[in-house]
Amino acid sequence: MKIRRCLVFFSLYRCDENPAVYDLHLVSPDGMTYSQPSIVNGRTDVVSVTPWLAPVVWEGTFSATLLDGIYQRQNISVAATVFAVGKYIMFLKDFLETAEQHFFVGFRVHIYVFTDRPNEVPEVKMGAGREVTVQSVPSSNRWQEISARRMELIQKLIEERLINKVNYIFCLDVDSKFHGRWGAESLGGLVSVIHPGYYKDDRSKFPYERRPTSRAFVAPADGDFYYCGGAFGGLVQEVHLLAKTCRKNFEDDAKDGIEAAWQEESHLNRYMWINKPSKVLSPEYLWQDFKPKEPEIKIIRFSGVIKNYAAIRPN
Ligand code: 5GW
Ligand code: MN
Repeated sequence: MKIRRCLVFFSLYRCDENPAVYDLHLVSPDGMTYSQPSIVNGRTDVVSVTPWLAPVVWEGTFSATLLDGIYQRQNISVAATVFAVGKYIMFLKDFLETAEQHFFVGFRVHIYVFTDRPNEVPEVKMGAGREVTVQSVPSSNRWQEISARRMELIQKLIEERLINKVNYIFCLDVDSKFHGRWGAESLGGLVSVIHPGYYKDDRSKFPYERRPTSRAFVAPADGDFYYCGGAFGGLVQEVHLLAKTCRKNFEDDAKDGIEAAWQEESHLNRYMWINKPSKVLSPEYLWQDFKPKEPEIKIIRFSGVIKNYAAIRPN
C-alpha cells in the first residue's frame, strides 16, 4: 500500500524529459523574423504585468509568430474540457466549429466533451492532429451538482488520461464561441482569465464569497482580480492540483451546509488569490456578447453568447 501510494505520487508529479513540462526553457527556431521588441514603445493604455510579475496577455504585447515557433518546436499537446449537460448541448456545435478556426490552430488539440446526451453531439470535421472525445456523465437537474462535479471530472480526467501524456489543459464554458486567435500566448503553469464584468472595479466590490465560514472566503481588502470560472488552464499538473483543491473545498463546504456565492468560480478565485497564476489572460479571452466593447479591447477572442436562461436551465 505504502509503495503504491509513492508510485502514484511520482507518476503525478515527476517532470519528464519533455521541456514543455517545465514551461521555462524557451528555444526559438533559428532564423525567425518578427518585429523588433521594445521596452519603451508598446501599449500604454493597459497594464501587462501583475505585481508578482506574471504577464497579462493583451493584443499588442506578444508576437504570435514567435510564440507559435517556440511551442511548435516543443511539439506540445493541448487538451480542453467542455461540459454540455442537458439543454446546453445546443451550444456545442458553434463552440467546436469556432474552436477549429481559432483555438491552437496548428497544434495537437484534444477536446473532451462531457455530456449526458452523447447521441446529440454534433459531427464536426476536425483538422489533422485534432480530435474530440465524448464522455458520458449522468444527467442532473441542479446546476450546483453539475458545477460540483466539474472539478471532480477534470481531476479524474487528468489522473486517468492526461498526466505525462498531455502538456497543457484549458477548461472552458460551452456557452461561448471563439472569434479570434487563442493560441500559444496563453500557455503557462497556472493560467487564469480576468472576468470582463469587474476589471475596473474596486476589489471590495468583487463578487467573491464573503462569509468567513466558507473555504472560498476572500476578505474585502484581499484579492487581486476577479477571475472567470468559465475559462482557466495551464500545465496539467497545475490544473490537477487546482481541481483537486477546489473540489475538496467545495465538498467540505457542502458538508458544513454552505455553498459559495458563485460555486466553483468562488473556489477558483480563492485558489488564485493564494496560488498566483503565472500567466493572466485579459478579458479578450472571455468577453460577453451582451457587453459593449471597451476601447482597450482591441480583439475579442472568446465570448459568452447571449442565452435565454428560462429556455436552457433546468432550475
Ligand atoms: C447552468 C446554470 C443553471 C443550471 C444549469 C446550468 C448548466 C451548466 C447546465 O444545465 N448544463 C451545463 O452543461 N452547464 C455547464 O456549466 C456549461 O458548460 C456551462 O457553460 C457551464 C457554466 O454555466 P453557465 O455558462 O450557465 O454559467 P455563466 O456564469 O457563464 O452564465
Ligand atoms: Mn457560461
